[in-house]
This record gives sequence, structure tokens and C-alpha cells, in this order.
Amino acid sequence: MWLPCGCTSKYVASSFARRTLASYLHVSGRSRCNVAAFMPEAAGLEGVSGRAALRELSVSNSESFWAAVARHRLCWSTPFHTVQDCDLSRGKIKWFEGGKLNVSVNCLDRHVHTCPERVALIWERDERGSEMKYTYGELLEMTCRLGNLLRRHGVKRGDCVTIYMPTCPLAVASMLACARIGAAHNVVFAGFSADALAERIRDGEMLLLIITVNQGVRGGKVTELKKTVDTAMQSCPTVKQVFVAMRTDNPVTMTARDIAMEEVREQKEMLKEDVVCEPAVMNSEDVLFLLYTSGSTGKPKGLVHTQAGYLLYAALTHRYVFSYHDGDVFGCVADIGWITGHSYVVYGPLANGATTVLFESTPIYPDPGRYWDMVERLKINQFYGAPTAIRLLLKYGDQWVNKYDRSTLKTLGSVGEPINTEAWEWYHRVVGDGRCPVVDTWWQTETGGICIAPRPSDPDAEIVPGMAMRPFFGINPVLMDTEGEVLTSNNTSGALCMAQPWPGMARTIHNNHQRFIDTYFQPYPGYFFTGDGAYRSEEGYYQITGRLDDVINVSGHRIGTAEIEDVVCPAVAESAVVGYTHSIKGQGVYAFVVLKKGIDVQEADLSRQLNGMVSEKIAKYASPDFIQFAKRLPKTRSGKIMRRVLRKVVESDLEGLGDLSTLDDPAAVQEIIQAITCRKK
Ligand code: 6R9
Repeated sequence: MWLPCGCTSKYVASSFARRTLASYLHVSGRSRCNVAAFMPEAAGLEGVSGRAALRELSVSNSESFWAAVARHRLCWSTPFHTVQDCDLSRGKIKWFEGGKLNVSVNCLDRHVHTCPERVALIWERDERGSEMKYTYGELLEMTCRLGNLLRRHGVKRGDCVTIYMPTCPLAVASMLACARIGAAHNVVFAGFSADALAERIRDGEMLLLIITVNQGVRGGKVTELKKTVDTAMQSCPTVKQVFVAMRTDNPVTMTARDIAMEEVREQKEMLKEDVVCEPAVMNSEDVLFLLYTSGSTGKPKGLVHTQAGYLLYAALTHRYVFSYHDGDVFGCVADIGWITGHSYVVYGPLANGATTVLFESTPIYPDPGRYWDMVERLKINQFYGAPTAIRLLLKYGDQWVNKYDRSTLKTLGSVGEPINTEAWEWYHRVVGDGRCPVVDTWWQTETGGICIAPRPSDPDAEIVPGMAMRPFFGINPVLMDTEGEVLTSNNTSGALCMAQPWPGMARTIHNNHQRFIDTYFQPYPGYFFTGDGAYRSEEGYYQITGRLDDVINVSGHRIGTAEIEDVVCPAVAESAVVGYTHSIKGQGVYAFVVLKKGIDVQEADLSRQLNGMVSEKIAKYASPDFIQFAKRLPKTRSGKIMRRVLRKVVESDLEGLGDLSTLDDPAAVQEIIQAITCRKK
């Protein structure tokens, strides 16, 4: 039996729910009303008299906090017996053990019971004004048919399905169908190339099925997704079946491996299936999905998230950071291929019974008013986007915003990279008419959901432009100095770590737990290391200062410098890639290239070739903005390329070059400075 708490009268009447409710009610009747006003799920926690006290308790007594919230927010078929069993020094993270549930039931069935006609998805298709709505009832039906179809084609609990699709209802249904039958999903961003797709498929040895579409449509341009899958398949012999849905009317070549799903709305194969699909009963710590992200080595890591903790954290942050209320239309414009799409297009909003927007287009298609036209048409209440898009739109001017009615907007969010003050102010003043809080949300694929954001806090609490500011419930950030000591004072900067586990954090790297430990837990034993640097202000607010490792952030997309360097070109002896400040993309890619001896090529031709290779091997966004040919690269005596020095040179910060005494040959730096100066002239 499924036990959605606080959802349907039938279920709430269950003995477990009665027991838990009763135990909360008698704990602290005194403080209940106050806390219940802003967080009903914490109403029973003892001695909590206000928001600040609740935040305090969520860290000092995190087990009670998370237990209360988990019981209230999620619908369990069996209650958990252990809130957490974590040991950060060993990278061991387990939450809500003993608990059994199904994520798709939490995201669909419980809302269908209460309000089947509520709109779950609004698909804002690339073609402006052609949006399509899907109710919770319809989404459940689509998910169940797809779940049955997957089962019929042999997908079992514990298998992993790759989803290579643009943001569309069938992609969401595919994710939820996997969750329904207990398979994990691995969504690969549809902008990734065949090689990048193949690498991500091969890394997981159990990946036997792919779901894709014939073609994608974005910004008026058609992308050949099925053809890309065909190319990737040449190096993925384990894949047995490819499901192909039709996003456009153009037929594509089908092979023996392919199964046509036909029209997007009326998937013929799917129509054969029953609309009822028994949900698999999953353990809290069973895998929900893998999602690949770039690290500081050439090989992307498949971060693993599990069922209950991830869903709870996505739902809770969605509700409280954005102040989402029942009936709101939530518009997160991220692609489902990134963690932001997973947590705030799909899982968080659907767990909360929200209407969530699936944005298929670009901010400037067909014109730079696209977002705000959409806000007016769909009556969006919370808008969540990336600084790179805000910076781009700012340049087009206020008239594109002012043309449209944005009075439905209540909260504006920003994610993916630091938002500079100018962009923040414009977002606040022009887009939000100065009346909507702007929440700059800091988090990562690894954290599962938002960890630092200005809200939740008191409605009139100050928000400082460009600062993520306040840790979320249960989040305990610390800053570390270069010696690995915790910095206790304010007005200080250091490496951002987390001193306590929280339910949303990733559990491992697929097939490589040692890499998980080495990357996140070994640098500061006993702490989770984020890879970011941060500043803590006098008031104790956090501001993210950027990555401390060799990862750059292009338009909010992570890319490891090593990944780009690993793209092999026969003419190149070695290369070094660094990020530099870019006025729209946040960071651009600057590649230094040393040619093999005796190679005689035109630099312009080789640059074109290298750019093409990076697009082909990884994705377009990773392609270098500048390629600088050099005779040699600055190296330490042990032969390590000094990217720190190259970064300073590219940023024209010659004063900040720092200590060059460890360089093997300091003249190498001078040569590069000269070459760049000539180029700039
Ligand atoms: C959600 C997401 C994570 C990295 C992260 C940091 C950067 C994200 C930020 C931010 C400054 C913010 N980042 N949000 N930097 N301010 N509000 O983007 O996940 O793709 O894994 O990237 O992005 O450097 O470490 P992911």
C-alpha cells in the first residue's frame, strides 16, 4: 500500500500516517503554529519558535529535521527505520534506509488522486505560440504506457536507459517510466556529439536501450538526433534497442535495432500498452539516475543519485527557495539534459504537484522577447534561468521585456554561474519591475539541489545582488584555508566545503567509487569539497568566487579543460586550455597549442579544424573562442603545465602572475605574453 502523507484522505487515514502525525502533534503543541505558518512539515519539531531556530535545528539536529520532513513530504509504501547512515571520510552516504517508495508515484499518482485535471506540463515548443498542455492524468497515462513498453522490451529493475532527447513531455515521461519500473536513467544532453554520447553509454555497462527522437528543433534549426545516435551506436555494441519518437514529420532511416514510437502525442507502440503500470517498490538507496558531468580529468563522471533523498531535497528546495505555492506555474528554462532540468523542471516541481514549463527554444528565438512573451502567455509565477541568457538579453535592451505583461511573476531565479551585479540589477529592476526577489542559487550536479540561496528567509530579509548568501535547511558550509584548516572568521575567502551530509547529495560516481572519494572527500578529510571557492562576508553571507580546479563554466555548462585538451589532432604536440572572462558566456575557452616539429600548416586552417574537432568530439559550446599557437608552454620543473600562469596572462593580469620561480623556463611565459600582445594589437 502506498502512503502519501497529507495528500488524500484515504491515505492519510492509514495507520502509519496516523501514528506519525500523532507523534508530532504531541511533541510541541506550543511552537507548532508559528513554524507551521511557513513550514508545515516541521510543525512538530520541539522547541522551534521561528525560521532562524528551525534553520539552526536543521543543522544541529539534522536527523529530527530530515525525518520529519521526509515523513511529511514523501509518500512511502514502507516507512524508513534509519534516517541517515553517513561517514563523509569514507564517502558513505545513506539516507532513509528501510524506507520503500516509488518516485513516479510521488510525482504523479498522488496528484492524480487529488487533482487529475491539474496541468503538470506546459510544453513551450520551439514554434512560438504552439504550446501544449498535459494534465497529471495524461502524464501518468503516458508514463505507464511507456513503463509497460520498456518492460515488454526487457528492461528490468536495476537496468539503465539512456535518454537522448530534447526537453519535451515524452522525455519527462521516459524519466518517470524508468523510475516507475525501477530502472535508472541516464539523460545525455541533446547538444552532445555522437562521441560524447557513446562515451557516456559505454561507461555504464548495463545500458541496453536508448530513447531518442528523429530530429530536434531549437531556435528554428533542426538537429539530427537520430543520426547522431546511429553514429554513436557504431562504438556501442551492447545497445540492443533504440526507441525513436517523432518530433518532426521527417522520416529517418530505421535499422533493425530501432523501434518507431510514431507521433509524439499518440505513440503507436505505446498505445498498445495498458494505462496501468504497477510501480516497482524501490528502496530509498536504489539508483534513480546517473548524470554525467565534467571533472578536472578528461573523463566525465557519472554521478549517481538515489531515490528518496534526492526527491525529497529537490521537492523541498523547489518549494522553499522559490516560494512555490499550490497552483503556481513554475518556469525553469533549463534543458533536461542538465541537473537543473532534472531537479527543477522535472522532479522538484512534479513532486510538489506543480505546473512545470518545458522550454524547448532559445532566449532569442524568434526574437529577444521570447522569455517574457512566454511569461505573459503561460502566466508564469516563478522564472528560473541562467546568467548567460540574462546578460545576452540585457544587451538587446529593455523594450523586449517591457512589451509583455510580467505581473504574474513572483520570484526570479538564477543558476549555473556567478551572476554579475549589472545583470542581477537588470533582472531585478527591469524583468521583475523591482518587486520580485531575485534568488541567486548555488548548487551542483553533485549536490542534487540548491544549497545556498537568499531564500528561504524572512520575506523582508535583505538580498545582496550577486550573492547566493544563505545556506538552505540542513546545509552546513565551511571555508577552508590552504592548510586544510576551517576558517572561522567572517570577511574571509576559502575553499567551499560542506561539514554535514544532506539527503540530496550524490552517492557515488558510477563504476568508480574511489574517484568519488578522491575528488570530494579526500582533499579535506571529513568534509565534502565542492571544487568552488567562496567568500563569507562580514554578515556571514556566502558569495561564490568560482572553480578552484581545472573546470570552466561556459554559459553555465561545465567543461573540464582536460576534456578539450584530450581531443587529439595529429599536428598538435601539446595543448593547454584555460577559461577567461567572457561578457556573455561568463567564461570563454582559450586554447594554447604547440605544434609538432616540422609541421607546416596555416594557423587559420588548423584553428578551424581544431574547432570542428572539439564540436564533433564533445559539443559546440566547448569549442575554443581563441586558439593561440605557441612554441612551448610554461611548465614546472616536474613538467606540469602551469595553467594558473596562462589564466593570468589571458586575463592581462601580469601583476598577478605570482611566483614564477618553480617554472622550468620563465622565458616561456614572456614569449606567450608577447604573442598575445601582438594578437591584441
Ligand atoms: C546547478 C549547476 C556546478 C558549478 C558549481 C559552480 C557553478 C552554479 C552558481 C555557480 C556561482 C551560482 N555555479 N551555480 N557559481 N553562482 N549561483 O549549475 O550544476 O552544472 O554541476 O555546475 O556551477 O562553479 O560548482 P553544474
